Amino acid sequence: MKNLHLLLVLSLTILFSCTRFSGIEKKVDSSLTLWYDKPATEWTEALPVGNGRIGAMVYGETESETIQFNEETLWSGQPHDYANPGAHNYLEDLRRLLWEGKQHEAHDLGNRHFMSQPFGQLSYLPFGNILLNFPGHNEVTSYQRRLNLENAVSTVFYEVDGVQFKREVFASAPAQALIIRLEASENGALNFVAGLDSPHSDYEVSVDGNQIILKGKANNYHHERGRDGTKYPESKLTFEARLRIEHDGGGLVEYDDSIAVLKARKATLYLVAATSFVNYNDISGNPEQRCIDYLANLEGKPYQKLKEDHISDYQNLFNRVSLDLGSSEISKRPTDQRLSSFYEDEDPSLVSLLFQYGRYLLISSSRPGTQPANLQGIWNDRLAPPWDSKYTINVNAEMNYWPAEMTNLSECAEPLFSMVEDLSQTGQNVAKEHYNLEGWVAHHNTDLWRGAAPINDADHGIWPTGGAWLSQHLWWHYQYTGDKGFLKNRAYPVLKEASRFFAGYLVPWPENPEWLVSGPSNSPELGGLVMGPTMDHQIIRNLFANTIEAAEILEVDEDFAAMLKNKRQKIVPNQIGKHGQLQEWLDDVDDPNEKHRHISHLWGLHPGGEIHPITTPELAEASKVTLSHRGDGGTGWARAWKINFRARLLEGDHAFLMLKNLMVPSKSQETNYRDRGGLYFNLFDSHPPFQIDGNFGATSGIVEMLLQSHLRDENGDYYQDLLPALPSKLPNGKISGLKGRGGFELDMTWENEDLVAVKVKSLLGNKLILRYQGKTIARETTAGETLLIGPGDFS
Ligand code: FUC
Repeated sequence: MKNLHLLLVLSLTILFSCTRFSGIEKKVDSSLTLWYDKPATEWTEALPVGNGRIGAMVYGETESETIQFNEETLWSGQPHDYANPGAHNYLEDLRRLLWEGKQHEAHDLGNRHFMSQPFGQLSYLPFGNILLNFPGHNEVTSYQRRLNLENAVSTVFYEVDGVQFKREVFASAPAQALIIRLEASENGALNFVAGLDSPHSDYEVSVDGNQIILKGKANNYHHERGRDGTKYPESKLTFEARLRIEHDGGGLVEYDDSIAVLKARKATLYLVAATSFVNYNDISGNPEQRCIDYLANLEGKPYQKLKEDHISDYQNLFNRVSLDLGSSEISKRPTDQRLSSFYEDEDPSLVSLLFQYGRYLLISSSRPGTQPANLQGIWNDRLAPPWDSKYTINVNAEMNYWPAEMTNLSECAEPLFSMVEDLSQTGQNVAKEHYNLEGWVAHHNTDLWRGAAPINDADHGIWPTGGAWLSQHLWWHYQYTGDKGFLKNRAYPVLKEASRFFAGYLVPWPENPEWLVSGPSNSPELGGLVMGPTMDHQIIRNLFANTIEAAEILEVDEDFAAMLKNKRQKIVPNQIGKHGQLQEWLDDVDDPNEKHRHISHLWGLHPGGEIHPITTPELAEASKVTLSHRGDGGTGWARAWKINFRARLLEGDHAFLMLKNLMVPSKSQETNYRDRGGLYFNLFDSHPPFQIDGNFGATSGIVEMLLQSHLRDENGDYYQDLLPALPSKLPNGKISGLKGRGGFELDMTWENEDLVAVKVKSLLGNKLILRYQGKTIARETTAGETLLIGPGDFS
């Protein structure tokens, strides 16, 4: 590549006939754009694009650009059943030891006999890099790079010696490709070398005509053996990417394993990528054929058409919700500067940008038919990523999907539903081998192979409510859409079999045998192995309630539902402890100085909904005490969860404080469990390191300030609570297209912290109950009807 570079520099000295190019606009509308006046210097400054399956990070370097890319099914390992045969023989001993107060012995026994085989799961992997070399572009002027959330296109502009250069990058879902357009303002001024490489050890690159072809085999997991000495399954997935290059003017030269384009005006690069993954049980796919088919599908489609198709596909989702919180001069500055000053200036337009960024990231990482967004969405550049970039289901994966239904992106939750259905299969064997029970169970993590057994260490891995928590999302989908077919065919089978497991799993509390408890388990990830953590009980109560209601709606399984009802009322209730706090465990042992990031026992407040100031004021007060103990810091996702908690407690200003505490610049790449959470300059959430959950938790937290629809009246109709936790720092605003449970779409305007108008579209014809500042208005509706309501209509 180096010799060719020289050749290009020389050829640049040739004079061109120049026509001024006028297509480059420099003004930036910052309300829906992230933009910067310099290239990214690290990965967490690069800008993400994605089509649900392929993700890419655009650095925007001028001379030597890297576009790092991923394909969501490239993981280490192969189909694997992680269950530990016969683990259930130790279950009763674990319980006995815990009841006897021998936590240490139980922990030891758990690690020896109750864990997944191997002890851990496998890892999401990076795929490759597109390398673009633009000789002579080291000294540039008028530099700007951006990501426009309105059309999901990332753009780079700059000038070299009076010639303007523009790059556009987008990941198209309809085209299943990453598309890059390079353009110069003068004929013959575009010269570059394009190549592909990969961080994997086993890969090769070749050139065939105008295509660069990368073929490889996934690296093995970065550890050879689990803690139990068992070998991790070898990696079996193969992969292929093809970069096809088309140019307008000039010529194309093949050079070793790269392609040079000389003296062109424009060029378009199409990247397609695939692996041999078919599903968690089948890796017989042919990545070469898939790439050939993807490219064939692009044949004959001009760039403008592909771009229009991409934009209309994206906008079909994105445009459903708009949010305007006002803007000011501050909003016009580059995004990194806006983030740096946000703690002082509290610019509301950065809040709306972050809100929409969460929606953008969900649309870009999770589409029907794809894998769900993992700990990093689909963006990962490391062979040994933090926590394997898999799915941690004791909060993180669920947080990713909190905004889906409420921000009118139901379709984007589809991959999560499919994953839960897979887990309801793999989790059956875990239920059988680890608990000798029917139904299905999943613990605190899963991966591409749908591992469901306890991993890492007994003290936090033995936590059986991961699948039950995930099941909540299928129920939500029904609550928002009223889709009975979905309820019958997809949600109910999952809920029913998860409930069947817990009906067998709950055991009497020896001290008070009329009560049932969960265990062995833990309160994620604090305090070690115990019997009866509060969070489990809240989750199981919720699961049973949803299953019972689904059975009633579907008019099935009356006896089963009656059995669940009976068990449900025997589950240990929430308890208030000696500090006035909500108890995290059966015993009143909470430490008021504990600052742990997980506040698991507030699950009942959010996302559970069994605690709320209106319905359970004492428990809500106890939740406030707990939150005040835990403080306002933490990892990125912990801060994001606290926005949601505070909004559910109707504490708008405190919710805003938590949002501010999340919107602080974080540069750290080092894992920190205690503090330093924030945002990177590309507005990715920082745990640290990068973890995408906080982005999604922020978006849902902002919605919880503006609309809550989880409370119900005595007939089961949903309250639409309007502006329930509006922060005084967001006094004026306008939102449209939010979804409320029961099938409503809401637009609201507020001024000086007061509701001015609300427009509601009834999608299903359910009864509408709006509540604002303690006053309600109820209307029967018909499907499709739109209602306009002013503040004076409330009584
Ligand atoms: C859980 C959390 C960590 C991190 C990891 C992916 O272990 O406790 O903070 O988010 O998941």
